Amino acid sequence: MNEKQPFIPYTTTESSSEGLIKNSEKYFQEISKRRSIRDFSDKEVPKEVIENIIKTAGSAPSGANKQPWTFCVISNATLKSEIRKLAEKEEYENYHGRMSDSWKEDLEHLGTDHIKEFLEVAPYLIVVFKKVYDLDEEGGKLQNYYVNESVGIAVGFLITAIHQAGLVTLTHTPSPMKFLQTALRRPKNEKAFLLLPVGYPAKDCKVPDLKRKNLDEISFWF
Ligand code: IYR
Repeated sequence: MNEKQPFIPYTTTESSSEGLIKNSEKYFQEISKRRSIRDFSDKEVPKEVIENIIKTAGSAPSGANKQPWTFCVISNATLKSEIRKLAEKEEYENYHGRMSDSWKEDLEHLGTDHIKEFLEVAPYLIVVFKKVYDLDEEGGKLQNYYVNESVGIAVGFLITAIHQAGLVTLTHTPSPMKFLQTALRRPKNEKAFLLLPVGYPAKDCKVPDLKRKNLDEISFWF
C-alpha cells in the first residue's frame, strides 16, 4: 500500500443479479438511442449543463490518474465563425483530394461534405485536447501515460453525458487539427483530439437509418 495515497472504502449500490440485469438493460436501451447529429438548433443551452458534462468527462479513468486532457468551450460567435472557416478549408482539401475514393464511398450514406454549418449554429463547441506530456513550473516535461486511450475514454464519457442530459453532439474530426491549437492558443504539449458541437437537434433533423452490429458479430466468448 502506498503511504502517500490514502485508500478509502468503496462499495457499489446494487448487488442482486436481477437488479444488475435490470440496470444494464435500462442503460443499454437509453444509450442506444444516441445518434450523431449534424443539424443543430441555435437554441441556447444553460452553461451549467456544459460544466456538468465536462465534469463527467473529467471523471474518466486515465493512465496513472494523470488526467491528460483539456476541454476548450467556445460559445463566442466570432470564434465559432473563425473555426468554421478554418475547418472547412481543411475539409475542402480532404473531400477534394486527400480522401481516397473508397473512403468517400464509405461516407456517402452519411451525406457529409466539406460544409460544416453546425460549427456556427450549435450554441457550444467543445474542443478536446490531449496533453501529450505535462509541463512543470519551469517548463520541463512530465510524462503522461496511455494518453490516446485515456482521452478516448473521457470523450466517451462526454458523449454519453451529453446524451443523458437531453442534448446531441457529433464527433467531428476536421483533420489536420493543428489550426485549433493555434486558434485557441493552447500550449505546445496539447494536441487537438476531437471537436464536439453541443446543442439541441434542429426541428427538421433527420438521421440516416443505420443498423448496429449484433452481439454475436462484435463479441467472442471463451
Ligand atoms: N472529417 C470528415 C470525414 C468524416 C469522417 C468520419 I470517421 C465520419 O464519421 C464522417 C465524416 C468530416 O467530418 O466530414
